[in-house]
Amino acid sequence: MRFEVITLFPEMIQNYCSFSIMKRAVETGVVSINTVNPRDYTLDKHKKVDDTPYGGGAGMVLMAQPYVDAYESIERINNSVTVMLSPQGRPLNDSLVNDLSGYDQIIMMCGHYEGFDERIRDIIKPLEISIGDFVLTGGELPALCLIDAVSRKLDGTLGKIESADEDSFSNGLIEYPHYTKPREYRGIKVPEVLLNGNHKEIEKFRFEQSIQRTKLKRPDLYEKYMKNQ
Ligand code: 4FM
Repeated sequence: MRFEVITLFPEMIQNYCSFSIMKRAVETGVVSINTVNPRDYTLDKHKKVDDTPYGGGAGMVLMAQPYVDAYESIERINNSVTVMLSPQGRPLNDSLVNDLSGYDQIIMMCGHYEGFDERIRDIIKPLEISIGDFVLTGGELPALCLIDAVSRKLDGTLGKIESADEDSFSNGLIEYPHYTKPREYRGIKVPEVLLNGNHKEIEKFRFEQSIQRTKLKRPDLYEKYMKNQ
């Protein structure tokens, strides 16, 4: 998977991707992460990427020319999709993450400040995606959420043991409780069933816990799950 990120702050992207599982995914070649900075495509000597909005109002708007030129500098391969991260987009969920993991290249458009000049959307026509109904100061964190969530679906990113098909959401339910050593902490014991080595019973316990917790914590997901049974 080739991730291409259009951003005014490339270090935010590269820094996150140089730790833990993302670092390993880059080093083993499962993913590559390239950034393009619209500031490198400005035509004026002050390298201006934003300006005041026509019609007035607060904040600065990203100028179309540096952004579109940055976009057009990216080498598109077959099976590529372009995504704009914005609160106006389609809500990101596990099913959309799975769909995106089927591409070979994802070009991501991060904004900052008050917004994009609308002509950036008119020209590039990206798939617009939101990570939730709240407003951030820029699209870099949402782009990283997408990179991270898609990367862990790709073969070779997670080890066999941490495999993504046992995740919350792969079956539409949230996860069962996890325990590690010691067997007792502050008087709270690990459930006996997890210690007896009976894998059939353990599987049954975990499944029941998943169902119970989903009903309690995410009644919306529980309803959906029951409908699909
Ligand atoms: C701010 C995006 C300025 C673009 C933002 C510009 C967001 C979200 C978000 C902030 N993105 N889901 N929620 N972006 O808040 O995706 Cl120009």
